[in-house]
Amino acid sequence: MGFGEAKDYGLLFRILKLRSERLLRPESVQGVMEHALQHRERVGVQDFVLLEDYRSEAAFIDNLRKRFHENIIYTYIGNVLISVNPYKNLPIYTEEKTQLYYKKAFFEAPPHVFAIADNAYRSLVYEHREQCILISGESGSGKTEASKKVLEYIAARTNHLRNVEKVKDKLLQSNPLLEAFGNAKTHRNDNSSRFGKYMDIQFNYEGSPEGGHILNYLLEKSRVISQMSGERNFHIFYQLIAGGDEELMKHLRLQNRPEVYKYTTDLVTPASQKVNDAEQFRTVRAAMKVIEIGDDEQKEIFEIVASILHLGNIKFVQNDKGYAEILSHDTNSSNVGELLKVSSSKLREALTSRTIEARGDVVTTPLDMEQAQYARDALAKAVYDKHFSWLVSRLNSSLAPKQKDARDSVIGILDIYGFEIFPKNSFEQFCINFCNEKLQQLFIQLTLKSEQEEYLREGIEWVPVEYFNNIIICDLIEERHRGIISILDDECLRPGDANDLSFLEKLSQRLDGHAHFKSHQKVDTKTQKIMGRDEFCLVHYAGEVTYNVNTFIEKNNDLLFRDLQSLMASSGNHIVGTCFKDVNLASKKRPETAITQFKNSLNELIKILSSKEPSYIRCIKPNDFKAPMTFDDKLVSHQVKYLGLMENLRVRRAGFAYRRTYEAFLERYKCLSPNTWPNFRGPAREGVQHLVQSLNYEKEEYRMGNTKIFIRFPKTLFDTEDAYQLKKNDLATIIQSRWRGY
Ligand code: AOV
Ligand code: MG
Repeated sequence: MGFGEAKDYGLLFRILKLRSERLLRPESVQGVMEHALQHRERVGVQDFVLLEDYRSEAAFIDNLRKRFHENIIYTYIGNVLISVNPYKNLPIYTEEKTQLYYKKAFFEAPPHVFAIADNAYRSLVYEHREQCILISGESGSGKTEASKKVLEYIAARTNHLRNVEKVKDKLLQSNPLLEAFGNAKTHRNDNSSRFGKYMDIQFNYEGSPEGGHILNYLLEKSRVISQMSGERNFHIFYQLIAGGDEELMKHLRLQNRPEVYKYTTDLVTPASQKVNDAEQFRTVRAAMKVIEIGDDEQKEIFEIVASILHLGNIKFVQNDKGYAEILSHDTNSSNVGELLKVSSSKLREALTSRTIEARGDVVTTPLDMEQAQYARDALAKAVYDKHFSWLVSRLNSSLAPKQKDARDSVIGILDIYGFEIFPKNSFEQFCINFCNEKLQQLFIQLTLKSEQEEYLREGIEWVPVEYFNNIIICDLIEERHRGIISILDDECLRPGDANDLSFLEKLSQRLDGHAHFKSHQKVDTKTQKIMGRDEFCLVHYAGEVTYNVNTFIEKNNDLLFRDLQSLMASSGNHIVGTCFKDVNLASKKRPETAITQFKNSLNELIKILSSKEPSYIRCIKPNDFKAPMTFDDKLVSHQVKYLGLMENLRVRRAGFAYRRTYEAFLERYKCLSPNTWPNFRGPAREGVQHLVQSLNYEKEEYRMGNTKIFIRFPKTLFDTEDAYQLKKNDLATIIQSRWRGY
């Protein structure tokens, strides 16, 4: 495209003006201008606020697609980072790239997760504002990868003293360790996080990392005992089986074939995966070493993992009275007994009978086959789940800062399980999707709130924008006495014949007519979809999900028979012993249900996050096949809609698209006015006033706030930046020419 064809009259005008002021050399203008326009055509805009047609979703998607095909996965909406999963390794996380983001404002380097990390870090260290980085997006969109990049950047960016390096090493190594125990292959993601994670990185007054703290949320423990076909159990089971050396395997009485264990049979593991699992096992052991988990503790951890595999293989036989029994020569139960250091015969007893105390009498009743299987699986889940929480607290004690005062300043990183829709959705998906609703709600509150507050602080007027507010769905789920959680808890606590179907019945009665609830009793007039008799449907912010109520009551009650609890409390494996000793066996009070505990911990989390200054990374999944270079417009459009990105953009454009402190603005653009170049000695605000005069800003284009200049139209800043690039090039040519003795 030639200079003459450029429709950019604003830019043209400004350039001519700068040229007339002898700030640009005439011959450098045309080439650079052509190059800039071609570049813009090919790679789109780096910030959506610069889109001409900012209301059009088609233009939005077009911009994302263009960039994606150029291997540019990051784009901004103001200070929110949009990231599209490339499903291939790109050379964008190198040492060189890291350097590029040191102390840079968003506009000065291409959009990147490093820019988000650098900005958060600088706000923390120089402005003393606590930070959190919230990463959201559906399953497989790249949240966990992004969270690791943030951590890696901070590690590279901060000082390299020996004791600091050690802390950083521990922080970095916590990832492979937690992923081994808390991630698994699902249909949506080969390395799907099956727990929620919030990690604080703690900094000392010099801005060096001093320690960390992790909060974990609801592990999907049902995966321990069964998985959907084509999915896997937690990685660690396969890693141990593939990577354990002969001595360890002998000690754990394990065979090196996952298919012989009931809890890991569901998916035949291909040979290449086995090699990978074995390699990962070495990584996990190395990570344990860094975290200072010693040989004895490691042994106990693997004893627990192995005992769960043996537990799954325990078979019951029905005796002539119709009750369950375990044969005394059953090796699986004796393996569990030996590995967990509990009496094998007591274990067999506790798995097949139940002691109940009623008015001082102790009565032992035998279990039938179904009850015994339930008891076995409940034990496996409880041991794994408690052990996982133990691992997190073990990590925390290793990450705890040596000096107490470090806690004051932290950057928190939130990486949870993304929104999920499977062919069959159960209690776990209900919890995960509820969690995503809460985070979407927080996003809405914070983006609106912070925008409004900033205008107020700076004395600038603004017009609010309409939003879809998902608070209605959050209320539908968690409102006291009326929401789904209350109805579920009531059914769980109701004595008598409460079951999954009676729960569903209550839901249908009480929530009939709610815009976001669909009962199986009614055929959807729009889609003509008929639900199963044991299903209900929620219209989430991210789409409709049909849930199957089967096992809701059981999973929410989360009961482990007392006999098994007290047996585990007596375990000679000190991790298991510690995990189960905390359970107060004497207490008559019913423990909180699983979903209520989850709800409470989420609300705590929201409080923590609200007290910090947030940065957002919104992750997008480009296709459903985990494939590189494939951009599915429909799939992306759906995510753009539910993430509220168009509304986010409208908010950003409704007021002033850009704002920068006077100091930063002047520093970058001072070469564009004869009054400020090469240096301006007065207050920055005055310098900026000279600048806007030289640049011919119209009155409605900008406002001068208390500390920042606010620019209404992205194009204004865009043009200014183009002029700056031209000028920089011009200066560079002059310098180069002089160097050549020109
Ligand atoms: P998630 O955390 O958002 O899903 P992940 O971060 O685990 O998703 O990403 C899924 C996979 O996509 C990774 O294992 C990588 O193979 C690939 N990937 C993601 N981001 C990048 C990137 N920046 N560069 C290269 N490959 C990437 V879930 O945990 O399921 O909600 O519960
Ligand atoms: Mg993840």
